[in-house]
Amino acid sequence: MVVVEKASNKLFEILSKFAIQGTVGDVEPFGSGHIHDTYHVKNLKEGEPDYLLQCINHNVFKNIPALMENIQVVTSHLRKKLEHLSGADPEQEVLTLVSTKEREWYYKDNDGSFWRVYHFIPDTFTYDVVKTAELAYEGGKAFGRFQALLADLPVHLLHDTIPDFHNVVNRLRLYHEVLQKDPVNRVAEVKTEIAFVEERAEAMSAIYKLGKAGKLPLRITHNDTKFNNVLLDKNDKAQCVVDLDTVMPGFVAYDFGDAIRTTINTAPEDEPDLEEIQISVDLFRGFTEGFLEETGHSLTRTEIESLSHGVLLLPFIMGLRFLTDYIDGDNYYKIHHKGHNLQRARAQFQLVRKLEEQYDLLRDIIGEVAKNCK
Ligand code: GN1
Ligand code: MG
Repeated sequence: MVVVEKASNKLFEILSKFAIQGTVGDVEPFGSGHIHDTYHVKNLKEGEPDYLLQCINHNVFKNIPALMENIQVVTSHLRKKLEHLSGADPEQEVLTLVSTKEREWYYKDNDGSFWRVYHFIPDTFTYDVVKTAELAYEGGKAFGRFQALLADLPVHLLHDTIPDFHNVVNRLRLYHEVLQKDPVNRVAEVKTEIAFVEERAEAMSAIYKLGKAGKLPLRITHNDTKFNNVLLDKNDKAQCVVDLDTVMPGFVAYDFGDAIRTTINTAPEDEPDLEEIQISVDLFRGFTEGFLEETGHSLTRTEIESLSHGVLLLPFIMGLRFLTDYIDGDNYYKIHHKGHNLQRARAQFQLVRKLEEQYDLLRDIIGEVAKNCK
């Protein structure tokens, strides 16, 4: 992690490698991502854009050239599609990468860190917690449209930036390895969570099995559809889907489930008070309507049926990943205090319990909404 005060000269030096316009002013830490270090670069020159500078976490993303190639392919495809859509504004609706002066999409510094720059999209906002069904609907539209616009891009053009990212069998394997090692003696503290995982491990493999049997088409999916990865304008209308690092081949239920995980929970992802974690059926309906209006007509019956499995699977996988990282000694996610990963895991598992209680209702809403969108 770069400390801004000490490293500001370093940040300015990095920025000087990129083909940016105007004059760099303040550079401030930005956003709440768990993976990269992100900065907002203010432009002192009127009429020139601000920028977003990111130090890419290469412990998480092992192949940076492949990652950046994906982002380049995806953003140029989206831009081309939006240029032909009446009323669309590609500058506001798709991320714009800035190349280095050497015409590369990333810069590797002397310490071996990788950097990239985007245009900063002005006058946009994000929400960590969603309060209204209208907002949930906007999120559904945004992620649904993102997928629909990419539907004609051949899946094989994209690299797997993190192989087996939402493959639950793989996630359980990694978890069991860490559990066996217990490298920092934390297993004794998490007996309840271990039992929670064991009780559900089998049922959570529904999508994995459908995929293996060839019953779910591989599509280009976003794979990190947290609600705060949608930028909204000042009228709360969706503008742009961001965080494109994990855009790669996947199943539609992953995107649906991960978005529901963060849209219908009335509390933040890491809520420490489990009583606060409730789900909103209104928000569920809002998101589902937005998402299926954009994608419903093109999904197969099995895909539609898989969506409700995704709703349970994604918070389960996130909880499992947070728990794995906690047992492993907090090596993957940024944490803000000791025990943060365990707190996150407990919150996600509580969310799974709440979703299980309402499972039949949520599944029926998907069926009902899907019928209207065919
Ligand atoms: C990470 O970049 P960020 O913080 O949105 C993670 C996602 C998790 C998310 C949980 C590459 O995403 O998979 O859903 O945290 N990204 C990666 O908040 O692991
Ligand atoms: Mg991310």
